[in-house]
Amino acid sequence: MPYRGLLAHYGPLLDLPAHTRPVTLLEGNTPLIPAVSLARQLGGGFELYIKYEGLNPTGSFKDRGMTAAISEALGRGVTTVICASTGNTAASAAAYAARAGMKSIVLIPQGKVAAGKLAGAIAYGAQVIQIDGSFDDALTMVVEISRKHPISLVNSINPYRIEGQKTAAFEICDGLEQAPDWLCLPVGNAGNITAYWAGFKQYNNLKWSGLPHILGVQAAGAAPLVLGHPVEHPETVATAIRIGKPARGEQALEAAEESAGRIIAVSDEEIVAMQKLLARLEGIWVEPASAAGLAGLAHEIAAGKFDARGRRIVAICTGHGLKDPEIVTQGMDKPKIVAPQLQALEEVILG
Ligand code: AN7
Repeated sequence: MPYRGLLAHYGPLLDLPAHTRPVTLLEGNTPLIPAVSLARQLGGGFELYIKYEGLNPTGSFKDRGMTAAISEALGRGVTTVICASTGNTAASAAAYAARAGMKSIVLIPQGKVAAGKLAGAIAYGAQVIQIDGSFDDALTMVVEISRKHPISLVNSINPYRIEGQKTAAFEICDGLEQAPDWLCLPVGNAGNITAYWAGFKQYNNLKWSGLPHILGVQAAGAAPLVLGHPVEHPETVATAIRIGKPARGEQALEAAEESAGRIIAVSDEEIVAMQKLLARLEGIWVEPASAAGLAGLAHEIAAGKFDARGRRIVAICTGHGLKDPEIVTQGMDKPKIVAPQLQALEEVILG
């Protein structure tokens, strides 16, 4: 049977109302790519897989949650949706709303959204509004306005977003024919870690047995769950997770505790170094936030706090590198310009 998207594939396992009317871009079904060279570089002796969520239709994992949230909203007769976003939710909401024939409004923190995400939201026809404040300010505003007006909220506070995002855990278990030992992923507003943990718990004993330990990773400048208090002015190169008051923070901490895992922070330098390593060793280019899970794994292994030997580890790479090209091109040496003559080319290549 041809693939017909997440609701068609995993619908019976998702808690969605009967009125739900599927809106799909055939999201999900993303590859689980063995990363042999990277595992060796990190010390070896374990199996490492990358769940490459950047290959979803709008370039991030948000599409899993958005197919569910927009499908539910459409069935309820909703005509306008709204979200606050560091960029990926905005692009995803805009695309699925377009497909459903709805209007979308997205609030983004001024000047802190990567080019590929902003361009996406505009291309899909969203009304884009910049807030002279943080993501957290924008989230507070969309919650308030959606209570007051007939505009539906599609941030991960919306329970159907979590239902949709559980499917990534199902796919991983189906791909490995068991749960992995560890799951490493970035944590921002904490919807995704909540969804994975719910998904793994639901699938345990239903189809395959076992539960992973969860390693959630925040950026050091935006690490409220590590610090134990909100961060008023979060700052990180990984703008996707530049979030100081995660909406599902409590659930993220529960997921870490129940799974006998943990939530840690890594520096921007570690994040950018891992982004580069992954691209150069494995040919997988992800946006900075998406490298945070792996950066956290590397951090723990290097600190001797993690016994990886014999383990099967899955790292979630949440968004595509094309979302944020400037991280790579800014400050780089411009590629050399060569005259259109063979000799000039030979000089450059052969020295
Ligand atoms: C690439 O788009 O919050 O912990 O508004 O874009 O579920 O928030 C994005 C989050 C990780 C963190 N990786 O996931 C938004 C937004 C990427 C992301 C996260 C985000 P959550």
